Amino acid sequence: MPNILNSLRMRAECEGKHISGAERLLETADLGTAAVELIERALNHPRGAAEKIYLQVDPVPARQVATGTLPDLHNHQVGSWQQGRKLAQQLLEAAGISRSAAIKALQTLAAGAAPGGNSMRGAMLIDAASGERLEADQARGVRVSRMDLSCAARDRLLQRLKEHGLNNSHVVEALTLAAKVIAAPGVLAELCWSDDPDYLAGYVASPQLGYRRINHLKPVGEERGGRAFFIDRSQVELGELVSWLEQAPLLIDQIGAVHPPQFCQGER
Ligand code: PML
Ligand code: MG
Repeated sequence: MPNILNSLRMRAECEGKHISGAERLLETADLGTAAVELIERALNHPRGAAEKIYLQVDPVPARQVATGTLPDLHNHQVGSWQQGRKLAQQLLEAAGISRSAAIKALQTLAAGAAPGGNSMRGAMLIDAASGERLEADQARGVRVSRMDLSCAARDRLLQRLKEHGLNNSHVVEALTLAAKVIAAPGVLAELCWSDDPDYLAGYVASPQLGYRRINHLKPVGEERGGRAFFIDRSQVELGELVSWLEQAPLLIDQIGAVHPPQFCQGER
């Protein structure tokens, strides 16, 4: 690894609405190509063409970068978004989240977690027992930053995902982000579904369950989506957790298994 890596962050908006965001952790030689890719993504996004694009590059000393592992991907196939949300609730409960907190988080994401019923730019923080929302700013939320795959891990992951028809940027980036979130002290689980109107998948991730991908978590055309991180407050101080999620650099150099589809039985 060179002495310095670069945290590259992109955020795009149109008329104040969040369109797209992305995070990379890269060698200087790869910055230009990655920045162009992110600008193109923002300009051709299914949530609308970006009007303002913010790119930020910060140097990160390599000695501060921890290494990590991706969780195993389990591929749950459901017949409807209603069945998907029921499964998400069950998985959250299996991860140690109270039923009421799980239901409340699902309802809040579905209604648009930011003020005015929009999607947030970052994630909600939720008390895993009471369901109380803990993030300081309900429009911004917590933005997980400074994480990426090493080049070798990315190549291996793409190859493995391709065997299952899952080699798209949503899966790669969501797995990378979830790896950092579930490695955080005091985080019991994450719930996510996409805010892109044409992408219906999402997941529940936890240290014990791994990355539980669910193919269908919302109706077609729905733009309300996002992320919730469930916290055990007895294990961590909130300020420390937020600063770890936003600032601690993590380069993932080990990938996990990708399991074949598992079909969900029962009511659609
Ligand atoms: C997003 O990219 O908007 C979030 C996608 C979450 C699901 C990714 C997957 O298909 O596993
Ligand atoms: Mg999106």
